[in-house]
Amino acid sequence: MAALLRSLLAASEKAARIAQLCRQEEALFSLLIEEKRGADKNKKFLQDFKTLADVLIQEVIKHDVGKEFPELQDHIRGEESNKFENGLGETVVVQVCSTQEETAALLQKVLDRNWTAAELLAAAIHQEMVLSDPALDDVTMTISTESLAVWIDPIDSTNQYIRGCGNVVPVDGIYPSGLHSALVLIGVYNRHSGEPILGIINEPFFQEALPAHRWQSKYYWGIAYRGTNLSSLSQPQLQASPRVVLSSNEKAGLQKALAPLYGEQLCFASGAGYKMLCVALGLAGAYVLSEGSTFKWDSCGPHAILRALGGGIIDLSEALRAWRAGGRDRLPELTYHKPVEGSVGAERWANQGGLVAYVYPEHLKAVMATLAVADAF
Ligand code: 2IP
Ligand code: CA
Repeated sequence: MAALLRSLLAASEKAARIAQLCRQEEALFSLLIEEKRGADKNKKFLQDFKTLADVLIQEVIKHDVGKEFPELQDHIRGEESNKFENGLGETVVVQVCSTQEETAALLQKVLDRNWTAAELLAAAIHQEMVLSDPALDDVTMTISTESLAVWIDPIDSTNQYIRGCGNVVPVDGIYPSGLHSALVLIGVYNRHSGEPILGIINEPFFQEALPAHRWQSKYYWGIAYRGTNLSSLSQPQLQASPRVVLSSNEKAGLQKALAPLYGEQLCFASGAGYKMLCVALGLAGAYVLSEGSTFKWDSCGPHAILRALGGGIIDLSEALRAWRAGGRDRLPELTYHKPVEGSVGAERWANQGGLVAYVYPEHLKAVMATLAVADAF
């Protein structure tokens, strides 16, 4: 398990470097933002470049982790497909090749022959990552990788990543928008039970280092396995009057329903993963979402970290049903192995019933008790 944790953390660091690079190197950055100026054909290609950053990161994680753990190779999945159409109408399967030169040659086909961009990306993809983190030496747990699978969200909060605002001011520690909410999310779950077991959240834009204004990343991890919980984070302090964090698009009905509990304490932030991180850090007591707008790759990694801290993420609509029927002690947690029946495409993996993310069961119960009697629910 320690080896798997190390491998995933190293992959998340490489992913963070690629995400930073696409914003810091002119040749790549211009592709990210040029869409606004481009002609029609160009527009389509440049629109695709955003997805390319996502696809590449996903492929790099798959490649690096799959090389060390071949038994996981076919069980590492994410939001993106690696089939890619460039502006010339050619379909290219994006993958990490055995050498940097081969990867650059493949990428320039996707990048409409832009060699500078292709070479920069290939160098980042093939760099050796050295992880020096003494805290990892204490992780000695063993579990068989045979029954595990992995969900990846290469860049969560893509909109904020593209917009790229690095100087948003936090409100009581929470960034309402901006680069801080763009995260790399990796979650490992049990293929048979669907339980989240190991999670990594990497913040590629944690802080900007002077004088060069280079972004530095930070990662967090958690493991919850057979009653043993380990995390890079400590359990946050239980606040008497917690805040709840919501999507800025959250329905007015839910906001109104939560008012008796949180009143003025509602706050809003972009990024599903970022809101879950705010809960893990104790910046919010709960993240409540009334809709099915998150997916397994958004929640699996953060869910494992929250479990390691004594909390979790429940399915809101199922939990309300259980609560109203009197089953209040073991509310249904999200699982990660089964698609939604009758749905197609990404919707198969949606967290359809909405969710509540929490560390302290007291907060979860307060939210449930409030919503269970609200008219809108
Ligand atoms: C999105 C992203 C959005 C979030 C949405 C996720 O993932 O995290 O920010 O909406 O639920 O699926 P909101 O910001 O309203 O919480 P992606 O950026 O990877 O599409
Ligand atoms: Ca996402």
